[in-house]
Amino acid sequence: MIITKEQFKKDFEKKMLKLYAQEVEDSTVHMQYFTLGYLMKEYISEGWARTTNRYTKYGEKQVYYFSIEFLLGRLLASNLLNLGIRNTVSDALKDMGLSLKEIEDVEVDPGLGNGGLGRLAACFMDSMASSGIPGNGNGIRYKYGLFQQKIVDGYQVELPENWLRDDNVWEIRKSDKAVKVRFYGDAWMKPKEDGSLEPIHTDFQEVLAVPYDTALVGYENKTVNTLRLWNAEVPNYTDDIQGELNFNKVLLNKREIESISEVLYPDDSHHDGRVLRLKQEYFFVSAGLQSIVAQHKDSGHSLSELHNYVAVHINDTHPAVAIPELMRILMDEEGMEWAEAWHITQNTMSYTNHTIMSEALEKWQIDLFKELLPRIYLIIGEIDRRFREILSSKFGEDQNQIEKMAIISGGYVRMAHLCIHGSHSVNGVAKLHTELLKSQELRDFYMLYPYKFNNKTNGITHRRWLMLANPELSNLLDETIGNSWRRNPQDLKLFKKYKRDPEIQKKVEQIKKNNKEKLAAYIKEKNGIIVDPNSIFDVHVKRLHAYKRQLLNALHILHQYHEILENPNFEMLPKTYIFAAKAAPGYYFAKEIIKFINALAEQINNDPRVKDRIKIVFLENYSVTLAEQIIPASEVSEQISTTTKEASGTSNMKFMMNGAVTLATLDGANVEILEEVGHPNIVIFGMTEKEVLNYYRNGGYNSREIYESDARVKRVLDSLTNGFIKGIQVEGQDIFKNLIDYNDEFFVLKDFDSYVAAQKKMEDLYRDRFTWNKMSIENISSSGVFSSDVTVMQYASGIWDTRIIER
Ligand code: F58
Repeated sequence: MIITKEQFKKDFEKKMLKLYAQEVEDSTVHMQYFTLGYLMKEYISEGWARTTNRYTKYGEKQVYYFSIEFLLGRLLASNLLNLGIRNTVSDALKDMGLSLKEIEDVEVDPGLGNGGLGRLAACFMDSMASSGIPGNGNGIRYKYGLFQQKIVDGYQVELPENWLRDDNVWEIRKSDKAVKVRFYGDAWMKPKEDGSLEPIHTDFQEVLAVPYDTALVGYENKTVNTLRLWNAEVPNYTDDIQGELNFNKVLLNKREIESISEVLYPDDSHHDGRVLRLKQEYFFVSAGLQSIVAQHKDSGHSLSELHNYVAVHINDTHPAVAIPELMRILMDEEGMEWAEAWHITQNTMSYTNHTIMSEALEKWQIDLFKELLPRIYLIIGEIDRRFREILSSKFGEDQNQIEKMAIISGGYVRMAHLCIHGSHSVNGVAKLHTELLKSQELRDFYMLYPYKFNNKTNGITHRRWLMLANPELSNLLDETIGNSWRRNPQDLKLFKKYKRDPEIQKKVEQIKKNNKEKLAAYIKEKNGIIVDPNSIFDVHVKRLHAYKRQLLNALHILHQYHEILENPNFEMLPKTYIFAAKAAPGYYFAKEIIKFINALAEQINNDPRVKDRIKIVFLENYSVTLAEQIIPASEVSEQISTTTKEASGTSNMKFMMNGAVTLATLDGANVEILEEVGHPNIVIFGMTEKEVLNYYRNGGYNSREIYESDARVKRVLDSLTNGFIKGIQVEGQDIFKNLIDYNDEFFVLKDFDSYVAAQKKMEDLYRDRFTWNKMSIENISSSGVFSSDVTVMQYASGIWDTRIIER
């Protein structure tokens, strides 16, 4: 949009007056934020309505991305950027004596996601709008987002995240678009006179799903898409149940219903089998599909053509009930026959798998499922019956094989099996991950449906993770290669030609230094720790999980500490190790690792013998906003998961885009990062995929042998239990037990030796400033392929079959 400074000032003053009956000069920064936010919403709304109308008028095929999480991050800055008015607004505010930065800092970061999966959904939303793909998000408007983390005495403490405490300026409640979702009751098939069967569902509980819409503004392209999040509410009581009402019942009912959209499950890579979770899943899926079908019918198209106008994407298995729910709507409400409904459903649905870890794969106990969703269970039963017929025709009497692949088996409903059978496309999120799905976890399904399987490597939006997070680097890019990369991130490769240019190298180094100084100031303010901006910033930020191996990093630091104590003149470049990570509240071992890292920090940071060669910082409450501060200041990007375990990873991409050098195992998208930057520009270590699979298949790993034969490992592990590290009596024992008595499930000790060598190599590379800056530039200029703009275009053409409206 185009607006002059003067016009903006007038609008802003007028809005302030309207909202608060106050002049700008008397306003608080809070008022300024809400004034600006509401004004932005007004600016956006015209384009929003126009986009929605355009999609309907031209009968565009629309994508609906169904996801139980959307981890958006703050929206003010990104909306200003995408509208193309951020500089004008910033200048105008400055003229009025106000600071845009301070105003932006008032916004709460809506934490409606756990980690990578939720953040990916948000990057996709930004990229779809910016690439002109008619895309919508569909999810839950949780009242409480992911818990706030405090570190007290080194331990994680969780506090509720009441992000809706103040007004949310970005959402619009659409009461007129509310729908009802049915739970519980009895469902059966009643024979009709003509011999056919009629589905009956009685005595159900009804929940009102009220949508809240948020605009998703495309980057300078007049496209504004919609994110629809559903809120669970009590329906208005009608006459027919009036007689039953009594105060307690109403209150109980209200509590139960509202709890559906009350809180985000704080779990990463683990399936929680509780009924409330299944309620959440069916709630947003049913509401979303009802509104899609209603809209489709409104626009006058025949339902038999639904799949030509609508693509529903199932983000991991949490929205898997979309498959039977669409069948229900088409058959029970629209009178369609099974065969046609199934054809439409399969052609509408596509599914992404985000994990290879079996404990994360969703399966529901039949009894629980049947009780909560009786009609949906009947439909899944029929899907399963027909699927078993297909399997029988293929495998004959091999009952084992049929049970292995069935949707309902062993007392459970298996959601991944339902997704694969009920979709036309199944994709993994990085090349290695997709290959592992095909050859290991989902091998049988790949044999059955090879044409459904494909890879779509994840991506990140360069608008948030480079343009907004690293303005200085963005300016340097504009000065050197022009600004085409802002629209076409693949043009970042033009920057490569400066990799040996001493002047540009110096500028890249200086920008990194400036970002490090800012982060150092934040660390001082939050943790009271003074870190040296000239030290190497080595960063490990992501969810805390054993497979992500923060423990390997911490054990290496402990090893370095021992080296220093043993040899007071031990030579090393000063290093600042930065961690940030939330652990799932019930994940005991992950929390013990947090305590261990904090204890290590406390001891090493305060040991004068270390002479500031090592500093450790654990920043609490990792979030999108914090990541935006940390990543541009990072130099070493720790991506050290056990090979085969990290489906893709996305922070690895954000780091490289900001010039950090990756220290990695050949896992997830690290493999593709290596392909892009080449061996000289990344440091790889650790077990190969083959070695890991071989151990899993044939056994033979013995962590105790390593403990007994490698003196460094012994010294490090013994110091966990012998009181050398203070304050971890329990945690130290448990970590020791996990690594030695329980044989180190994630091969921490197996990779220890090569990790030590890789760390050393990193340090040597860093010493040579020319080499390091060259590596940094190579990483920045190779990062364009990891823009989610590229990824969503691949989804659009390869899976959703949607037209690109405008670029
Ligand atoms: C992540 N999964 C993968 N799950 O671990 C990561 O490798 C990948 O890059 C990312 O997805 C995007 O594809 C992940 O974040 C969750 O957080 C689930 C949330 C709901 C409960 C189960 C885990």
